[in-house]
Amino acid sequence: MKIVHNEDHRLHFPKGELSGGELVRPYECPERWDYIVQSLEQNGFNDHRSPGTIDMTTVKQIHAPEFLRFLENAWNLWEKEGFAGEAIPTVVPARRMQQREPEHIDGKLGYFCMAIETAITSGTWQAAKSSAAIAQTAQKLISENESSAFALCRPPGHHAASDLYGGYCFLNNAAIAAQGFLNDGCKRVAILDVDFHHGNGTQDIFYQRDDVLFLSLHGDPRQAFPHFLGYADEKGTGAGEGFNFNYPMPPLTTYDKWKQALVSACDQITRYAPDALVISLGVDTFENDPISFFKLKSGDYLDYGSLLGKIGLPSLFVMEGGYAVEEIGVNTTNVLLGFLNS
Ligand code: Q9C
Ligand code: ZN
Repeated sequence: MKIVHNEDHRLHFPKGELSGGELVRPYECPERWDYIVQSLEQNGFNDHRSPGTIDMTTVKQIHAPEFLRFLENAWNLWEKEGFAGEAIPTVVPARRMQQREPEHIDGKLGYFCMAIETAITSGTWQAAKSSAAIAQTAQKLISENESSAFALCRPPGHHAASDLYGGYCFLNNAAIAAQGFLNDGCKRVAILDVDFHHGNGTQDIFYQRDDVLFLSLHGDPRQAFPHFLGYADEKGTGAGEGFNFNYPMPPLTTYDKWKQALVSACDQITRYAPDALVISLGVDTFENDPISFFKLKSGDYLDYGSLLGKIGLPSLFVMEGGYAVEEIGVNTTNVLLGFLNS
């Protein structure tokens, strides 16, 4: 399996993440990438590729022009104000307020953000573009006949909607890859999101469409981030009705229960008969993850990887979350090993 990545992710590493009322060292950190690369190399994944240049035409099919303009300019606008810290919003357009993009950066940040823990820094836009390019390059490999590929994206993407960033995400790498598959001739694409958190951005992007099936297994939004999307009764609207599946699960969910949800999701994918499968791969379902509440063990990742392989589709793995840094490598590699040995 070919692995696509580069070093640009290091350009995005805020000093602070707002967590528990403090600015802490971000959970979403460059070491996550280092541990994954190290584990891949130890397990015989030696076919590494660098991403090509980003295809903005496809990105613009997923993200709004004013949002892309905002991401590109946010740091410069922030710096011009002379602020000492990193760019984080303080005010958001809550219920009954105007949904208009303001001119001041303080207003723009709140307007385009869905969760304020995520700071923007000088290198964020470049890192986000490279992360999307990694997903695109891996997608092209599969469209040109590889049966699988791993896009080692950082920053992650699944919380980013057409015009929203947050939850550590800026550009929705998995959605951009799915759109790339369609542009390259696929009729239908399925996105299976196994990150601990609901893939609110991906769901929102495809909610009215029937050419992309979206399925997400995640912590119940009543207890887990992102809290405001991911309920089981969200089924899609218009042409998209019946093409969105959520599997929210309670605290302390173990692999036997989680696997039941995965098996039903796999059945839905098979029934949809897509031409390609995108897996939003987060390993924050791990029992020792510092910000999540599922109880999967390292061996479980091998087992579910093989279930994914048995679906038998061209499959693109796109890296999302996972914050138990020392185990992120083995857990991620186990999914890929299980997939290849299915
Ligand atoms: N105090 C992904 O896994 N809330 N994003 C963290 C910690 C934000 C997760 C709470 C979680 C975002 C891609
Ligand atoms: Zn997550």
